Amino acid sequence: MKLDNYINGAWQESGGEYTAVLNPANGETLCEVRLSGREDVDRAVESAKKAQKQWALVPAPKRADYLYEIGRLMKERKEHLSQVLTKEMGKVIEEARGEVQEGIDMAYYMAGEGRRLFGETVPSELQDKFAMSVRAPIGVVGLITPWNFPVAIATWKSFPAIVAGNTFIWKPATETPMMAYEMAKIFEEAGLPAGVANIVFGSGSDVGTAMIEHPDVRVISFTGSTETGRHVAELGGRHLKKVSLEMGGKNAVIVMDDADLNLAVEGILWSAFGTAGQRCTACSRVIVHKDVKSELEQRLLEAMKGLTIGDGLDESVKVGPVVNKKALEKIDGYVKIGKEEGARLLAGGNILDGAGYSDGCYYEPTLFTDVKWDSRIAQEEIFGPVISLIEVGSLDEAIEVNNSVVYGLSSSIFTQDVNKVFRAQRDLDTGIVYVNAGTTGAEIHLPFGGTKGTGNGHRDSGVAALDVFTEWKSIYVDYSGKLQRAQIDTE
Ligand code: UN1
Repeated sequence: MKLDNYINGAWQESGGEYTAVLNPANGETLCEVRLSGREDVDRAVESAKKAQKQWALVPAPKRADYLYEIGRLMKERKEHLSQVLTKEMGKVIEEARGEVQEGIDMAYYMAGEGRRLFGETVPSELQDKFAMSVRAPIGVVGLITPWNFPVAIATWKSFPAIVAGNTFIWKPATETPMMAYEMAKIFEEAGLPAGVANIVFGSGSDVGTAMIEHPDVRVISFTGSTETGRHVAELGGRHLKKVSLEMGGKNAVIVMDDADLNLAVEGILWSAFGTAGQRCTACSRVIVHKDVKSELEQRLLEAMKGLTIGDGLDESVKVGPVVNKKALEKIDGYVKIGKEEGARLLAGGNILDGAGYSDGCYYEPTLFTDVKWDSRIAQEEIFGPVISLIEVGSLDEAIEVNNSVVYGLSSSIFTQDVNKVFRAQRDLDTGIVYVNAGTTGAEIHLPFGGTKGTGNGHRDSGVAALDVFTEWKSIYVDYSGKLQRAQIDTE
């Protein structure tokens, strides 16, 4: 199968060379996808710009109707989409179903926004004058999405964009174009007018750069690594673009001495090894109170024995492959660094290459303990199934260690003490805080994003996503029949 760009409601014959997309579970070629260039972006923007004029005039509740239909089609096709997702990206099928569900939820949630899109009416300081502010569409927006959540993250961005009256160009990750292809088919079947949704496949340096530099692309919403995000921000800044960034994380679970340890173990395992640790919300540090440290280590080790590793299509598998060989090497490189730094390896630490594994990209779930809070494995994002256990003596110290990293996406605390809960939720410097749950599992109707090196103040999903894709427009209607000067004629 060959995947072409979807522009102006049609599959394009043009575009650059094709490149192969591999299944990380077994190395098989799944399809080929275009590596497009600047001309393709130009064509997509032209189509989106033309469509946007009409689209902005469609009443928001009517725009929302398309989202209801998109949600319905996604629901009807949930199993198929989940299977494609697992093949293409590796996450286990149960999690793939969860991700598709996240997209369906987002469709219905944002469709509801079509009947809200609340603005504000406020009193004017002058008599016989009416004041209000409304959310206006911005125009053509550019969406750059990662491979680890190829559907959900795309819906977090594209659905608020279109309900608010924008049209978009979407550049999916080159590793996961099939989900974008499936979504394009759904957009088409839902009857979305041509040019509202455009997909251009290709690399960040070619397609991404062309999108950011294009004068008619007014917003760039990016999710990916901090390194690439910094580049997007710099280039976007030069072109005065509104740039929304969601980047890395180095999320921690704090386990206090009064925690329910069984629950903590479950929460840690799910959030550290789910998606093979390749979530920006993944738990990669466990900050544990010294009094329960050895008990927690033992229980984690015991529980990790039950983690079956393999092809995510097998329902019994708990940990799938990582996305590609490059990711395997990066993870392995960090494990070597951890050993050099003097951390104690309790479990895992190897690339799996025996029978059934050698053609795929499998890394053993790995547990380090006695990790120094300021060592590289405790500070840098690994994006793989590796946990670092760090010992602390108090809640204050736990919070300090949690906040010591450059990132600020998600954090969690296991405790039974309500005072500690409220202290922690106030002082943990992350955009998301969980109490008695792991660091993953954000719900789509709450804002998603983080502080410090994780983001630049914007949020995906939740009603906050509308702030990225709308411009506030303040409107004054003077019905006094005379010139009333604000600030002057108010005496
Ligand atoms: C991501 O890892 O980039 O909260 C997104 C979660 C998911 C989304 C993760 N709902 O883990």
